[in-house]
Amino acid sequence: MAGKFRKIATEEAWSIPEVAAEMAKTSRYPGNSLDLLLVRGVYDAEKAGNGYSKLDFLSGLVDVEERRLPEMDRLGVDMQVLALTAPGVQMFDADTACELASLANDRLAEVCRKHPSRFVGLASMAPQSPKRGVKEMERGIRELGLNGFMINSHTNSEYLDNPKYWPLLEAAEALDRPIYIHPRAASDLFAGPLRDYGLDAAMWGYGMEMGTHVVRIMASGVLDRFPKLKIVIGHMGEAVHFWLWRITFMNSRNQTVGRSPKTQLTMTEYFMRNFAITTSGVEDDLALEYSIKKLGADNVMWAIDYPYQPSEPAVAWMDKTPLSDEVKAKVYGGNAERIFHIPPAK
Ligand code: 1WB
Ligand code: MN
Repeated sequence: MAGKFRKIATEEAWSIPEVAAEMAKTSRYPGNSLDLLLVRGVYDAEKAGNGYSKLDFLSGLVDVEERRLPEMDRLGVDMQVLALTAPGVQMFDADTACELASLANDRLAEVCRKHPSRFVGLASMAPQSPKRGVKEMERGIRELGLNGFMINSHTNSEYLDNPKYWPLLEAAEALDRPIYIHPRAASDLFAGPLRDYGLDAAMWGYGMEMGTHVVRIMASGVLDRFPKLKIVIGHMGEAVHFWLWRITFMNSRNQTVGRSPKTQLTMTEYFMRNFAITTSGVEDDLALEYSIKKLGADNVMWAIDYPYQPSEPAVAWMDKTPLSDEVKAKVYGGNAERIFHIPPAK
């Protein structure tokens, strides 16, 4: 560790050629879901025609040593928390998804073993098959030494409040590791109004999709079953904490009139107990200040969102954003050490 703060970037996308090849194959299936639109751009440039091919995210995703590490060195980024990029294996059939999640986890563990002070990883699993998913989660932590889990929002338009996915939540709680929920393209019924002006992906659709997912989880009451589960959400909390007062007020009204199940805690209390957020893709002093005031300095972590977001401004922003050294140390790395069980720097 060279700088004043340990800098741990907590939402850093990564992939392997085998998953990329399966994504390219998937991208050639018929249909026009928002996921397909995105995936065609990233993995099948010739077909895309949506401008994505100009951005070449793919080479940044599959690389570790050519570009990522030298860039981290240059900018003083001590560590990246890596995870298979959205939508993970969640567009594949269950068998393919399970196989590729295991392969990706093996490779991720290799990267982390090779560079133990520079990378830790979040394990993938296939929610399509919750039973095998749980096995892979157990293997990811106990055998591979990974540090948490990545789930990319909905699976076949179903959300994690659905009882079929409860075993995944139960496993994460039992293994004492967080689930990072990252957005993917909004599920089909949301798609229409997002098709124009590039609203579909990171500009707006991701946040809308993820905000809905988080509010579903809280309003369903499922967190009463898993009080110790930690869920991490990126993109400055997908703005959910901005709305907590209203979400809490209206949920209480919904519970009173019987539109929503009774819950042990209020929506605000669930958010405070079960969630932490990262700054990925939102380099905004005021949004950060609000987040820290609202959620406490222990619940906000810095992230870059590599390679979708350029690293240099993400570091420059965090360096100069006005926080006390004590708070900055937490946001830049201390909270990530605690939440992702990362050993202290040597
Ligand atoms: C993100 C952004 C992820 C984009 C993506 O996954 C795409 C992100 C395919 O911000 O996490 C994008 O299109 O900018
Ligand atoms: Mn992201």
